[in-house]
Formats: sequence, C-alpha cells, structure tokens
Amino acid sequence: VTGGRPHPLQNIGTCITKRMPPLSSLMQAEQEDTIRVQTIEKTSAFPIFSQEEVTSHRSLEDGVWVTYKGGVYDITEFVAMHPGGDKILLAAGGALEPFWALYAVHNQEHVLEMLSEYKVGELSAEDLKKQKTIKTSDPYSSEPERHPVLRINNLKPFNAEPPPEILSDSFITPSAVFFKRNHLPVPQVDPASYQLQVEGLPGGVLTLSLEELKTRFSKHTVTATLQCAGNRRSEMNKVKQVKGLNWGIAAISNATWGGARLRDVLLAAGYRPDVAQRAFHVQFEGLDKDVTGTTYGASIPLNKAVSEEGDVLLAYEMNGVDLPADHGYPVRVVVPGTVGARNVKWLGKIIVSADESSSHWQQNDYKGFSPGTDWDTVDFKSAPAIQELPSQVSHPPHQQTVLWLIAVLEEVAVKGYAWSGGGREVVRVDVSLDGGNTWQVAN
Ligand SMILES: Nc1nc2c(c(=O)[nH]1)N[C@H]1C(S)=C(S)[C@@H](COP(=O)(O)O)O[C@H]1N2
Ligand SMILES: [Mo]
Repeated sequence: VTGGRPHPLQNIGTCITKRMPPLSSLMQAEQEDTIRVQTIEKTSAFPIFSQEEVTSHRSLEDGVWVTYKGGVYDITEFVAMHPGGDKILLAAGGALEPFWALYAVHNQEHVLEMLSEYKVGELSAEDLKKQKTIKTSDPYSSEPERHPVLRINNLKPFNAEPPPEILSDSFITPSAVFFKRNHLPVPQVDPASYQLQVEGLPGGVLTLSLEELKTRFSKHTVTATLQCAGNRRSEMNKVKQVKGLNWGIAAISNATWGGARLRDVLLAAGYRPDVAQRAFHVQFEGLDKDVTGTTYGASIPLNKAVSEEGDVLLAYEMNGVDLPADHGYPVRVVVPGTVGARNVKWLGKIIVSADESSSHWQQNDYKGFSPGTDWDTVDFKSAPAIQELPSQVSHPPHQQTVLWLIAVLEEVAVKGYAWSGGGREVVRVDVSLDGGNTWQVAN
C-alpha cells in the first residue's frame, strides 16, 4: 500500500521534528506577559530555568519537570503515586495546561495546591515570550495550535498522531488528539464569505453559503472512523522500507460528525437517476493550495455519494462543535468506511463527473501494488484508487506491562482497537499470548 508520499511540488519548508514547543495558555497579550514576568523576576524566591533545562527532565531517571503558568515543578515523586502516573509522563518537560484541558478533572483547587508543593523555579522570560514569535514569510505561520501530546511525524505540513494509550482511552477520540494529516498549509477560511460550489448537474452550478448549508438541509450525525492509508507504515518498514510518513498505529481516530447529507445537496443541485448514465464520480476540491495554486482533491464513486442510505456528510461539526481548523473548518466531506484521503477537508467545490479527480492524490498516490513493485517500476494507471480499506487491529502498546501482569495475576487485560473498513462490523477479535502459535477468541 502506498499513500502519503509528499506531493512533488510541495517543497515549502518541510522539516521533521520530534517535539513541538509546548502549547501554553501563557499566550496572552505581549504586554501583559512582560509585566507579569518582570514582577516574577523581582519578587520570586525561585531560581529561573530555561525551557531547555525543563525539557531535559523528562524521565524518572533525570527527574520529571513540568511548567504551569510560568512556574517550574519537579513532580518526580508525585508521578510514582499518581493514578495513571505513566500518563503524566507525556507532559514531562513541557507545559501542563494542555493535558489538564484534556483531563478536565485536574482543574481543581486541591490539585493546584498539591502542585504548588513541588515548585522548584520559574520559567525564563525569553522562553515565555518565544512562543509568540511569528515569521510572516512562512506559509505555515498561521497554523492552529496543536496539542503537545500528539506525536509529530512532520511539522510542515502538519502530520501527527496520538500516543496509542490516549487513543484507546475513549471510543470517541477527542478532537484535540484526533490524528491530523495535512498535505499543505491549513487555509484560513472566513465563514461569512465561505461558498460551496456544486457543479456538473442538470440544475447548473449551485452555490451555497455556510448558513444555507446549515439551514436548507436537515442536519445528520454519523459516528465514523477515519484511517489514513499510511497507518502502521512503521510496521511495514520493518518488513521492507517503503516511502511516506512513518505512521505508528494511531493514524486512525473516531469522531461524531454532524452536517448535511451529500445526497440531499446533490438532489438540490438537480441530481436525477439518469445522471448516473453519464457520470460515475463525485470530485471534491479543497481550499488548501500548493505553491502553484493547485488544490488538494479526491473523488468517490457516484453511487456511494447518492446512496439512499445517504451516509456521506458535508460535515460542519465534529464531536458536537464547529470543525477545528485542522479538520477542515468550515466544511469537510466525511465518507464513512472510506480511506482518509477521500474525506476532503476545507471543501470548496463538488463536481459530478464522468471522470475521477485528476489530482495527484487520486491518480499517483493512495493505490495498492504487489510487493515486487517499487517506485521506479510502478505504473499508477494499472491500479484503482483505494476507496474502502481493509481492517486493522492494534497490538497492546506496552508489551512489558502485559507480561508483568501475566506473572502476577494470571490474567491479562489487552487494550487496543479493531476496525473493519467499508462500514462493516468487527466480527471477531483473536488474542494470542504466545506470539501467534495459539489464539483465543476475545469476548
Ligand atoms: N483538503 C484536504 N483534505 C484532506 C487532506 C488534505 O491534505 N487536504 N488530507 C487527507 C488525508 S490523506 C487524510 S488521511 C485525512 C485526514 O483527516 P484528519 O486530518 O481530519 O484526520 O484528510 C484527507 N483530506
Ligand atoms: Mo491519508
């Protein structure tokens, strides 16, 4: 399976990084910060630490340090006693605020009091300011804030997945940690002037504002899993080196999407059954552009789009609120059961056509080939574009933990996910405790 190869034109400042600077609720107006920081420097009895020093304390051996509202805390002892102590390690070396936002339970007075006992210093003024420096020449300068727990595969364009233990924490993935797969800079779309165009139907071109999309069509919700074709590529790489982002097991997430049915919008634009005699595909164009002005695009078969089951959505909500910028604000396509790549974000245009999308990502990427095929011999025309994806099952993330539990309790809890593509149900989960020699069916 290919998928996720960088677009050949996409040479805009791609770089790979292991960690983002921590997000922080400290990003107030510059002036406010300056005043606050100066006050701290004059009155605080605590030593000043740089972000670098804080970041060097990220393990039980080196100590576990975090920052919270400009204070530096050594929580090494606390980690051992904390329920879910291993999870707090994800915040180690960075800011606590985004983690507490994820686990709202911590935003309580007594937790803050406990934390204050572990205070060891203040974060330096420069490091507090640094987070606000913006380079305007960078097409990625106005990217949205991201949760620091995300494992970044590529910073520009932004590609990241949650740690497996966060993914398996909840059936619905919180949007902040939902995997993010962008090929281009996130476009900034003004909801007031946003227009969606629908072309290629007997009714002519239908243009809808965001307001019209929300009011003219009834709202439907669908809970659907999105998976990138490149999910678990790091495991493929262990068998044979392949190209593309080195995704772990979590380029997959689950959300409840709300929006208008694509079928209803196509009917409003004049779709009639006889259209299916000349048109076979529905193309989608994003509003995100590369340096030449080419937009992201993809298509799905017409019969999926107009199916009376009608589960393809033009979604403007994710988990009950407006779509976040990274997930396609203000409108994206959600095609349940179909590979992530066809779920076009920042949707600008819908075209009913005799042809598939001519985009790079429909024609020369996201296709499957035999293991003997490589990038020098591949003939992309010889294979169909991936639509539905096969199933995936995850491994327990902490193999050692599992073995330890067997020894002590003679019982083992296995956590992970199972998913069947194409909208089909998970039929069975098999578990092996001996490396695949024998299997038991899980309940
Ligand atoms: N406009 C646009 N839509 C897009 C993409 C993109 O880069 N631009 N990436 C696609 C790919 S490959 C995937 S896997 C999904 C990821 O969706 P998510 O970022 O909401 O998880 O969006 C798809 N839709
Ligand atoms: Mo993808």
